[in-house]
Amino acid sequence: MFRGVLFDLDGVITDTAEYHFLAWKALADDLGISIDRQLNEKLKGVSREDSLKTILKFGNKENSFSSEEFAALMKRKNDLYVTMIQHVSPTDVYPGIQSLLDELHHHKIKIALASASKNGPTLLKKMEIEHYFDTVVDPSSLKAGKPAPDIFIAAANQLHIPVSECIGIEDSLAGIQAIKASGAFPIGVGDSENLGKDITLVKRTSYLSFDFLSQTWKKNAATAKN
Ligand code: B16
Ligand code: MG
Repeated sequence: MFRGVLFDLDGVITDTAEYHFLAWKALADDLGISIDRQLNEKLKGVSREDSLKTILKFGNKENSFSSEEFAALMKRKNDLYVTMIQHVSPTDVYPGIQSLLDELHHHKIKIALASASKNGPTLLKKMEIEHYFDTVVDPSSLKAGKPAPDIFIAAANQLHIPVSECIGIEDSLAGIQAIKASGAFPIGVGDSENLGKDITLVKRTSYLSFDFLSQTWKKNAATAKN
């Protein structure tokens, strides 16, 4: 049986993935770069720095800014994003997540936050769910961001549980790749076009429950034995 669940935040616990997109889009528009939701799939789960690099490359402007200007652009996007998340409250927790956290707690399953966002702890507080989390990984402490496995390995280590006994829940392709590479068991929130056909997916977070996670885990263990 699994002993830990490693949660992504943006796009899994709440809808902040949309605010990241809107903030990046506003910045890109100012730079004369038009980004759409297809490009945004490549930004999901990816650090602030790597997201900006991807956008500038897409707009053929990767060599147009000094490192000071690059840092100022990241700050502009983050300031806008921080303004957008000011009103986040407990009602913004995605359907099914609060009850899943309750059930996991009840079954003594450990819970970690494995979000690439430096704004993660603020958001947990605003949604009043920070007490459920046994640990939160500091993304700035990691050598490599998603799709590298570091954040999920760190989350399991911080829980003192082998990563192979953890489930990771993600809405981004980079995050799913990171979970797979870490050795945790991936569950994706989204569709197979974006996240792949080879993992367990739910269309919406409302399908996530302790029973669903347990059954999925048991099915996988049975398949692995055969
Ligand atoms: P910040 P997650 C990720 O969070 C977002 O998906 C990604 O769009 C964002 O660029 C990244 O966090 C960094 O966020 O700029 O707030 O530090 O999906 O890993 O929870
Ligand atoms: Mg995400």
